[in-house]
Amino acid sequence: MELIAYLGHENALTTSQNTITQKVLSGVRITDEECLWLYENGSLGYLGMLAHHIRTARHGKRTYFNRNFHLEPTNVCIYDCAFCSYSRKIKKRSDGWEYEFDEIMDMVKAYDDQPVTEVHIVGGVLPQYDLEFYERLFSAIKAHRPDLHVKALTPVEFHYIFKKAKVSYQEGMERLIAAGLNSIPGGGAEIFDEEVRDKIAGGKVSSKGWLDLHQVAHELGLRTNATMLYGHIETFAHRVDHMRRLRELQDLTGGFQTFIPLKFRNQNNELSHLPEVSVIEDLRNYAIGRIYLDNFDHIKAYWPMIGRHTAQIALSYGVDDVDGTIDDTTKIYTMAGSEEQNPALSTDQLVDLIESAGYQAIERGTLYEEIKVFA
Ligand code: V47
Ligand code: SF4
Repeated sequence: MELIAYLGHENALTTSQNTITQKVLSGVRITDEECLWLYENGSLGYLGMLAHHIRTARHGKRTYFNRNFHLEPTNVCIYDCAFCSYSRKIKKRSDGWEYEFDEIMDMVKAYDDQPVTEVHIVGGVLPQYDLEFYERLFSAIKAHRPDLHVKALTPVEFHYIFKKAKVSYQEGMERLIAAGLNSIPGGGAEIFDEEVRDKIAGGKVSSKGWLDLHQVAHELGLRTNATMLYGHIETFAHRVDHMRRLRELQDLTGGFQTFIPLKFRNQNNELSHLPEVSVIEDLRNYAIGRIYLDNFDHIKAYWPMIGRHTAQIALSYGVDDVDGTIDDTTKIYTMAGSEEQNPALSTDQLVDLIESAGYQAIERGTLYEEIKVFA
């Protein structure tokens, strides 16, 4: 409270800081210009205090995680995003993996005796993984394990498979929901600025397409997440523009659950010459996301990408979710050079990670339904 009193004291702060501080303390939305000011001028300590104030008001010390695993049907991809360390081009497809339907189902069945609640399915884009394939897969997963939440695919895959099947976004989405799709992860957003997007992710779904697909999903009752890939060739203004588009759609639909900033990792990709941003910048970015996105309930530090130690510190910079147990089932960040080379944490380890940072661990379902509240 003393800090808040200090922050609220006019003489202690510059005019911009004072305006922003007063807005945050009274729950008023900051403008795009103020957000840019924070990126350009906000010190880590100042941003941390504001973001932590918001996080505490919304969630107290509550910090969420889930028990999940990933399925990545293929890492061969028709696209060639400059930041992607994971994919193999079709010409070099023998270097990658392309699992058959039965192999994928065997991976699901391998979790039969484990208390996981969510399967997260994403991968490369290839013609054989089409709308019918995913309808069949989601139906089979649901038939096998009805209570497993299927969080799957991104607008990158949706746009491709719906176009190939000659169906509208609405019809395609309805078919996948009927087959068992329960929610949509936040991938494929990258950076919405069209010029930057063209340079780093040219050819795949446009920014408008990404937002339209999430809007369709929200209107059909699905909850979804949103990511932002930062720390490559984008500017601070591009990050503000990206979050502005998310905040506007959220005002319209309210369908987003969680914002997940994804730090660009620079190994084994076409942008390896770019240095990675510092941990200080990661924390500033989480904090600014928390301050600007006043209509998002949750901010996630995805530990396999940022590393478990930074994820822990991020809990004091606006973050209230660290994602899940993972069980070493995703290769996206391992291949991009994350410090987490075999991402897997047991429930005990995740709880310890959260508690030793001074927070309260809550095991959640994908839709933030509380499964277990730890003491
Ligand atoms: O869209 C790929 C990113 C995303 C790199 O919704 C990279 O709960 C950094 O969206 N450096 C896919 N990032 C992963 C994703 C995700 C992950 C965890 C949870 C959720 C959720 C969503 O991974 C891609 C892209 O932005 N990515 N390569 C890289 N070298
Ligand atoms: Fe393909 Fe996704 Fe990698 Fe782009 S980021 S090349 S769409 S797997």
